[in-house]
Amino acid sequence: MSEPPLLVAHEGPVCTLTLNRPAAMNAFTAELHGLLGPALDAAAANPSVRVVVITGAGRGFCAGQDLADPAMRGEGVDVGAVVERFYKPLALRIRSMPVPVLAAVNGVAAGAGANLALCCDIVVAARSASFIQAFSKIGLVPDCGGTWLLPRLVGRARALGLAMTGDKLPAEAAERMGLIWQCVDDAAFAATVQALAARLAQMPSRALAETRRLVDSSAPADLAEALSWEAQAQGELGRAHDFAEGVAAFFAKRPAQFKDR
Ligand code: T3D
Repeated sequence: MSEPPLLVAHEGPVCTLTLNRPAAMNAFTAELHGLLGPALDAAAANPSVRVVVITGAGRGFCAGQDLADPAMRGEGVDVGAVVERFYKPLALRIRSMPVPVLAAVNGVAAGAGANLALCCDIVVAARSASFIQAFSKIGLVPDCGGTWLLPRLVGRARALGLAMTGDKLPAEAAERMGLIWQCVDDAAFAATVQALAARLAQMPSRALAETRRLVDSSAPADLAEALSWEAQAQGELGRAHDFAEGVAAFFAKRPAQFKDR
């Protein structure tokens, strides 16, 4: 029997989703999309999941769209419809998860695979990994949120440089320019991801998800609007369990037990 294109593993509060088509650098087929979306929904609905890790099997993270998938190719294929049907919901799902989402970029991340990683809240990449906005090489524009994410992460000059050239950006350079959170030596990669996931799982998930929501909505807002949204979120979080627990734990000099989602 052939391997499933997505592996789902639960280890305590950490749910790890592994894109598992290593022979095609974990490129997206309709079948893989059909598994990843529901797996994210299931993780969101499962109160015991407090962090989601997305990674790839083999030497790549994800090569974006499977350019050979017969379900998405052929005469008259509507690329816009593929993006509407698969990549737009995927990006929105990741950005609305009730828990932090960590991209563990084990190898090359190209096209929508690169932007899948950049959609995540924290991106940790192995030093041997790289990021490629491959779209321009096949006559497309960055999708899966790329045109929105890139200028916000690295500014217009670098966004256009990366997107127009489609050049390979090594993980170390990606960290240096602020495209990702961290580049770590390959030997330390698995342990770093595991430790960060465990740490995030202990943190107040609801406050982290609200932080993401406010950071994302702050871009088109002016300072006064951002300050109002912060006040509104603090009002809601301040009435929730995790705030009371966090303050109680601080004064009791003990680790907090966060549980809000
Ligand atoms: O419908 C739509 O198209 C809309 C959606 C668009 C979103 C997108 O993601 S568009 C961008 C699509 N992705 C790409 O253009 C990337 C294509 N791949 C590459 O540029 C390179 O393969 C990599 C830089 C990712 C890796 O290079 P390298 O030299 O390390 O490996 P390789 O030999 O090129 O690839 C290994 C195998 O994976 C190879 O198969 P083989 O020859 O061993 O049988 C290669 O064909 C396969 N592979 C890599 N990427 C894809 C792929 N197969 C199908 N689709 C791919 N995207």
